[in-house]
Amino acid sequence: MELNQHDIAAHNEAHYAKHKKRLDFLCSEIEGERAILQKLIDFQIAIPSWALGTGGTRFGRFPSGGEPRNLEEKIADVGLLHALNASSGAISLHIPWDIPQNPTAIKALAAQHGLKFDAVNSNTFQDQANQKHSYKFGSLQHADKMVRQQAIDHNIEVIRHGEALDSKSITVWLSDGSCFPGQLNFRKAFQRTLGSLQEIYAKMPADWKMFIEYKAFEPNFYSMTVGDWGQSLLYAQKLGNQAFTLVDLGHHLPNANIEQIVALLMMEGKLAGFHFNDSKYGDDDLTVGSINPYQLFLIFNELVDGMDVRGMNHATDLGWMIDASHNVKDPLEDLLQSIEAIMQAYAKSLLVNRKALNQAQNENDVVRCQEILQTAYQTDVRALVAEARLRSGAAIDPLNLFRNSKIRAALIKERGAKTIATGL
Ligand code: PSV
Ligand code: MN
Repeated sequence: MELNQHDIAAHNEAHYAKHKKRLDFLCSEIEGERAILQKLIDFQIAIPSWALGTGGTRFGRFPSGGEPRNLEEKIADVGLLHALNASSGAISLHIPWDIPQNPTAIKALAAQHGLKFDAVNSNTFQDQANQKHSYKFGSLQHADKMVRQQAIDHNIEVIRHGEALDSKSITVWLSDGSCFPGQLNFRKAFQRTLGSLQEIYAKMPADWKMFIEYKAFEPNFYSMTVGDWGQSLLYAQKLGNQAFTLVDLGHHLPNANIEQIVALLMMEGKLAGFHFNDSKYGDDDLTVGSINPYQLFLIFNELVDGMDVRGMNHATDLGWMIDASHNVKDPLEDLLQSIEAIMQAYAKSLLVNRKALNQAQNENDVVRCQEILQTAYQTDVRALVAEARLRSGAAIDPLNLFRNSKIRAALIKERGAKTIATGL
């Protein structure tokens, strides 16, 4: 389902006067709006192929219909999002959920929608039908070399799929760990995992990156072999300069200071990028910014500070992706909300008066430090984010346009009311 350019134009015309009023007010309040606008225009957030369908829990799944049934339709959905907001210019594939049968055709289809391929993801957390050895007791950590080899081969195959699509990174998330004390020798599990990762790393092209994602718990509930940023960083340091630590916001224990983790990973040049989502209790996979938008802003505040100190390109030097699940909302609407929340947090962090903050920090003026951060956070930047979209040919208010269009109804008609997307 393509979005008609006339629909965007008509929407923008109808919303322009109100938008312009808000923008003019905002610009009278802030400085450097031109540079900020360009940064917002350049900033792209990858969409994971598995977030386009209705998610489920182990208790059930309630699809609302019109979900993509194959890779082509997933690409079409991300293309639709990108047409609406001009900020979702990449898709991340999960193998074997999304094996491209004809990579040349898939690449051409993505290009038609202005999309690139972000990191490819391997999957050794499920057994596949045609698989010889089970991952019940882990994959890269497994005591049996045959199981490890199968998982290594799978990761190398994922890299080859990624190469065919011009992807430049592989994200390795392992569910490996143990459920009960005594089940696993931690040291041996670490060493076996490292050995396996080294074999995969050796097969990466020179311009590729390996992202090592950590998670505190689930599906293993006693120990995870890549359980936190310390363990991920250890692997990344031992592997070499093409390996980095990936931060999924939902993968921490409650109240973890994620912004501090991010600052230190950046300092070490070992931050890969993000899987954005939000949570109240654990890996809830909720819409970005729906529970704790201030934390998201604080994370971006550290990111902008750290990237600027290191002279990094905000748009391209880290991996930006959403990793959420949509159980009760329309996945496309949820993704539009997530992207909006990320863009707002980013825009607000660009408003922080860094010189003043630095001075206040040096003077131990704690009150002023807080005022500086909160002045930026409390600025309503929505008009700036909308203007960035407008200048890129997208919609002033993508969610409003999507909701008032007949797109979802057309998708349900085309794909069916109870489609089951591949993936989780
Ligand atoms: C694991 O919870 C995770 O965050 C990893 O990124 C996986 O690839 C993804 O979710 C699968 O849904
Ligand atoms: Mn993730």
